Parts: sequence; structure tokens; C-alpha cells
Amino acid sequence: TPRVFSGIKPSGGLTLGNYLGAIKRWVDMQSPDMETIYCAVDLHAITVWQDPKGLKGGTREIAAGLLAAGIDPEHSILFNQSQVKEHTELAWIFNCVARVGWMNRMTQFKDKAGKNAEKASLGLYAYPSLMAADILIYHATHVPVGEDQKQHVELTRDIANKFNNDFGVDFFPVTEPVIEGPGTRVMNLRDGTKKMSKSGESDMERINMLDDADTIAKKFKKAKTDPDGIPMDLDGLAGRPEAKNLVDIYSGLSDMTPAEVVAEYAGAGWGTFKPALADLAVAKLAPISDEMKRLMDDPAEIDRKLAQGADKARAIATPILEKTYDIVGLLRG
Ligand code: AQP
Repeated sequence: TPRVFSGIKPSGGLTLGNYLGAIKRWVDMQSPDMETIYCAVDLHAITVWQDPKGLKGGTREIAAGLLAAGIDPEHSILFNQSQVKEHTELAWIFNCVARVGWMNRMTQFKDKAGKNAEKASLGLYAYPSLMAADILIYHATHVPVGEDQKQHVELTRDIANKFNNDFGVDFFPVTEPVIEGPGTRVMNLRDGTKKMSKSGESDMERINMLDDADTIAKKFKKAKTDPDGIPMDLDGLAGRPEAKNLVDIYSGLSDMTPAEVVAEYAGAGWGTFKPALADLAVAKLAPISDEMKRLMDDPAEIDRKLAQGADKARAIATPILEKTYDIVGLLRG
């Protein structure tokens, strides 16, 4: 059976970007003929500074968000990365397989490290190697990710191929990225050329899954737009990233195509469209955020669920790591 792995970093609260770009799709991928493994990748979060209390809270929020949105822990494996040590152990092996030149080509490192790459953590640089381990420790065949993660999944394939070649084995599968279309990329509400991020500077640039109805309405109301409202057809969104983003968000939340959204609101001003978008977002997100809050009232229960998930994850990961050690020639007692 195909096996899916994907993760979210607890580097802040969950956003509408995480929901439309990842969580909603992960829920839909749960099916009897697909094994699904979903992870709060806390070890990736600490590649940049995280307040320890915030990190624990963020990890629980991801678990609550996934459960509230419909991830079924009976069907999917749900856990946090640091509880399954096999990820980091395999990442070390991959650090010795991957080449420095490969890492130097990673655009996300350049984006995240900024101008002062000398001051970035070594972990941030090695991030793709740990991500390859996250995927390959389960021999996952499919990885749903955003466009921005495509390069890392390609690197995962390079690592799998090089490992198999170097040791003359056919052990690690060559994983397929399941890339979302560019339309499902949710952009920043204040700058439509940047993606909506958990850790962006201003809270006004993103919708958090835990935002209340008033906050959601206020953020859409203040979202950057241009004087032209909804055009008569999709072509009228060309070169208007902020307008396109609001239409795309409406589309993602309503399951209408962007063309259908534009057709429904053709010629409407923002004074009509933005409140309709806010109402739709509240209608879709409120049941999830209410359930998230209920779950987060009992952190011990969330921790218990994550620990149970980690046990199931380890049952797959441990034999794969043992076999890897054997292939590499690391002696076991
Ligand atoms: N804006 C987005 N639109 C669509 N998909 C998104 N994802 C994140 N933001 C958007 C998808 O969510 C999954 C988990 O991502 P992540 O949290 O592990 O990493 P990220 O993409 O780096 O998220 P952030 O919010 O931008 O975090 P920070 O600010 O800490 O760097 C992925 O599948 C991602 O594509």
C-alpha cells in the first residue's frame, strides 16, 4: 500500500495557509488503501530559536488542529517527531550520504538564513537531510507538500538514490512529491507576493486557525487590495496578487473554482466581497477552532495521543533503521 508522510513545524500558531495547503488535503488523503503518517516536526522548528514553552504549546496546537480538522488517530499515525529518535539517527546517516554542494543549492536555506548565513544554525543548513530521514524512515512513497518544499523532496530522492547506489542495495524508495497547485498557496494579506507564514512579523498578515470571528472579519477588511473590485473574468486578476489571493482563499474554503468565484461576484466591490469571504471563513473555521480549544483544554490527553502515535510510528521506523545500520556496516550486539 502507498504510504504518505507529511509534517508541520510548530514554529507558531496554525494558519489558514496550513489549513488550505496541508491539513485539509491530509484529511482527504485518509483512505483504506493509503497509510497516512502525520507529524508535528518539532526538531525542524528548533532550527530557528523557539521559546521552550511556546514550542510545547505549538506542538499541542498542531495535534489539536489536525484532530479537530478530521485526522482520525485510529486510521492515521499522528505524533511529534522528537519522540521517535529514529528520525535523527537516520538523518546522521544521510548527513554522510548527502553532499555539501547539494545543500548549497537549497533555496529555502538562502531565504531563511537571509543575508547573514554565517549566523544561521547548522541545523537550518542540514534541515533537508532531516526531512529526507522523516520521509524515508517510513519508506514513504508519497509526500504532500507545498511548491516551496519541492526542492527538498527532490533532494530526498537524490539521497535515496545515492544511498542505494553507494551500498549496492534497493532499499530506500524514490519518493513522489504530491505538489499542490500554485492556486492553493495562501499568500500574506498585506503583501500578495509573499506566502502567509506562521512566523511572519505582523499578525494582520495571516489568519490563525484560532482567530475569533471579529478578528477574522477585521483582518480581511484591512487586507491589502486595489481599487478595482472583483473583475468580470479570471484574466482580470492578472498582475493583482492581493486580489487573486482573496479569490483563491474563497475558492479553497468553498470548494468552488476561482473562475466560479469570480463569476459569482463579477463586478462586486471589496465592500461586498470581503465580508462574504469573512463569513465563509468563519463558517468553515469556527467548528474546527471550537473543537481545537476543547481539545487544548486537556493537554494531558493530547500528549497521550501523541505518545500512542509515536509508539505506532516507532514500530515502522525501528526495523528500517536497524536494517540501514546493517547495510552501512554499523555493528549491533
Ligand atoms: N501559506 C501557505 N499556503 C499553502 N500551504 C502552506 N503551508 C504552509 N504555509 C502555507 C503548508 O503547510 C505545511 C506545513 O508547513 P510548515 O509549517 O512545516 O512550514 P512552512 O511552510 O515553512 O510554514 P510557515 O508557516 O511559513 O512557517 P515558518 O513561518 O515558521 O517558516 C507544508 O505542506 C506547507 O507547504
